[in-house]
Amino acid sequence: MSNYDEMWKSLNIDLDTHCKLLDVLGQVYTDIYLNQGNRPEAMEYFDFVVGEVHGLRIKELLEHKAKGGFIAGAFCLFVPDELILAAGGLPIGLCGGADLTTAKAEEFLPRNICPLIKSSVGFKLAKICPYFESSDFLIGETTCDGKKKAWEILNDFIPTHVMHVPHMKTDAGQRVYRLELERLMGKLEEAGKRKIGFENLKKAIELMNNKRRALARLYETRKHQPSPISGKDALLISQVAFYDDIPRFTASVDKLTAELNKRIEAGISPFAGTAPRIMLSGCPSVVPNWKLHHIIETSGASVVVEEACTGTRYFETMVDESAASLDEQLDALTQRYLSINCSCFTPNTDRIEQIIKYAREYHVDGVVYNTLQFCHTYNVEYTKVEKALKEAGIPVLKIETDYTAEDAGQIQTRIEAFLEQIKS
Ligand code: BJ8
Repeated sequence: MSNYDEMWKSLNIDLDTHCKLLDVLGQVYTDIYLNQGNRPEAMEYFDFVVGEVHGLRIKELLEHKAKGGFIAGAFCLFVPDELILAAGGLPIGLCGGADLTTAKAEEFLPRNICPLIKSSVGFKLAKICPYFESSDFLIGETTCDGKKKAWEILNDFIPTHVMHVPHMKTDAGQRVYRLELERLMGKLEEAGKRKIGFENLKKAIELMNNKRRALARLYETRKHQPSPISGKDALLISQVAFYDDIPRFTASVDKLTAELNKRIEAGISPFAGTAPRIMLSGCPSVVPNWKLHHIIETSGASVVVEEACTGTRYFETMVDESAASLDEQLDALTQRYLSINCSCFTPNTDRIEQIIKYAREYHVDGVVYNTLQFCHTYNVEYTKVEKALKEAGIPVLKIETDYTAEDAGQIQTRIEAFLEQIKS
């Protein structure tokens, strides 16, 4: 990475701790990613993006701000990127997937809450995330109790707008979300000093839909037996989707998909044809959390689909592009965003049906259900998911974990036993 110290200093980053973070990340990335065999050449772009994660992309964000734009950091799929873009902003996914700042976060948060929340808050408190420090404000949401209350703490450090996300997909829930879009628009128009307007929103909707379509085409290649790409690489792409430049990302995914289709024709895969095919389902695996994918794939299986926000939930539905007015566009956004099958909803039967559908489409041999510690909604929802999978004859294993490496050995043993069970 070029020397970005001056840029980081201007963002008030704690340079010593940040340097340690980059060293650790560099080593982990080499071990987990670069040492994989038989990777597609087009992954070079994504390796480059990770190599420049706190460098070039931050420089681009700061250039955007210098031209009068703004940066809005968010933590959840329910925050509509389209509105941010239409107001002249750039949306950035800020969720943290590392344990490094947990101790810092625990100065303000109880120990027994989800590691994703602690990591996210910890990154801000420790001043080691240039994405946080480049953000003009945050957009939080009320999906789960831990996050809902964490925004109150973060708001003391950076202005945080909170969207109320309803927990039922009823007509009343639709009206609430629609009103929240209008309230968010006011905030964004103030930040961007411009009206969102029909044309700006139309462009933003098309931009985001194109990105989703590119990801859908990429995931399509993973249905092939064997998959032409590792689950780890596919996960990385889903993670990069949250912060990379959108047109460049979309073009890079398309380039990779074209290569993957050629690999399918040539019979090239990182896996043997007999490797068990696994779906990972549940909580998001946000960067740099590669733990479960790495354990599963180094145990001889292939992760072929992620039913997660770092996976299918990110791209599976489009915003209707046929709206003829701003009002209709907001309706279309409401419809699309409330179709996300997050466990914060009750009931959440669509998610269960989706999991079974994906299990069939991706020719899955087993499901690893991923729940982060203290994530009550995904944890409780497991009971329903397990029942449906068992009725469909699909083996499932639940793993409850955090961001530490302490349980890695125990998880590996359980995954290996699960894979034996699948093979027998
Ligand atoms: S749309 S999955 S990104 S809320 S923070 S709920 S892990 S206890 S992330 Fe999520 Fe939006 Fe839903 Fe997706 Fe559990 Fe932790 Fe809460 Fe979490």
